[in-house]
Amino acid sequence: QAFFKPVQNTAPPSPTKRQTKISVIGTGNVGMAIAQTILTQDLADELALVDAIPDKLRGEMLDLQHAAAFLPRTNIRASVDYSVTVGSDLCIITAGARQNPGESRLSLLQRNVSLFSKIIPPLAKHSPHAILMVVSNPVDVLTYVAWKLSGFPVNRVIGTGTNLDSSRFRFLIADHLDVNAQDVQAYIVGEHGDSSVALWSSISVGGVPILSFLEKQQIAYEKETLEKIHKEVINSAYEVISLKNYTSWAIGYSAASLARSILRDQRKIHPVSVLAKGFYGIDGGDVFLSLPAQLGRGGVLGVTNIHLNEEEAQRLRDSAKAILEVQSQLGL
Ligand code: 6V0
Repeated sequence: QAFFKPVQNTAPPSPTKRQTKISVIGTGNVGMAIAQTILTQDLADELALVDAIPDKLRGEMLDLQHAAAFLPRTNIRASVDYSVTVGSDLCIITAGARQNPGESRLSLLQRNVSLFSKIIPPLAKHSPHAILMVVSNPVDVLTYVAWKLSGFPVNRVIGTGTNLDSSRFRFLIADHLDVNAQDVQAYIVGEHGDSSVALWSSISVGGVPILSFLEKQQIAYEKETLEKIHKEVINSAYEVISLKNYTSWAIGYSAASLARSILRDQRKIHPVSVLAKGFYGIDGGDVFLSLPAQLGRGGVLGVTNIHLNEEEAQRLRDSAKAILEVQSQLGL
């Protein structure tokens, strides 16, 4: 009970406004970068944080709450108990085990799968209508795992996938051409990370399709530069991690941009990890890979019919095959 009433209410209580609630699971570097971007961009009325370490979790919650005087009003709660997430519209999962020295990727994946089996069922139970957004790595396989464990329809489960790779790509192209990255339309699709596929054929800057322009002018050098840029994209996560031990700010903005498109029903196209079976000749099983998808309040509204040349499509199918092989060892 408040000790003093600063405002004498003159209006009747307003009909209950629909509140937007986002939950972030895992309050490490990535989870906190996402949480702070959500707050500064005014994307939620309620923000719930969950982690397995209670002191660190409470510390992070208090630190964010203490910024209330500088931010749009958001009710911030935190608990190790998943009941704090009840009624979420969007749940963003960043919890993850870290790779031990000498540990194989498969062993790390198995540890993350058992972590997800503790996280996803209670999340799904408390927020049966939510959209799940997976950030934890390896993001494509873990998005599949989240889909399986939640029992949610496939349109309500996405992975951040190559949304981040694509923004790195756009930055590097923009930097090279000295233009604004927001004017660069360029997609990286496929597996998030090493085997990602850059869609050269669809790159345009301010409406100018770059590749066909270069081909008409018979400029071969610039094409090589683009290949170099894609390599730089792949290396950039490793570079940041080797320099500061983790990546956080770009994935924070990347996840927040997806949250905005979903919760505000923006119907924007983002390259995100979705069930890719049936697209571009991908078959052989349920596999999540990034494709340019339209996002809105219903989650994934559709996948765009972007043109892939035969080499690009083949690389996408190879990625799908490699991921399916890993998945078959998980026993889900
Ligand atoms: P971090 O700083 O180690 O944070 C992980 C957090 O998860 C810690 O706070 C843990 O306490 C917490 N955690 C562990 N187990 C549980 C559990 N059972 N329930 C709740 N919380 C738990 O890692 P960081 O934040 O740097 O990275 C998190 C994940 O994001 C990793 O898997 C990264 O590989 C992945 N990233 C994915 C990116 C993408 O583009 N998809 C980009 C960057 C990082």
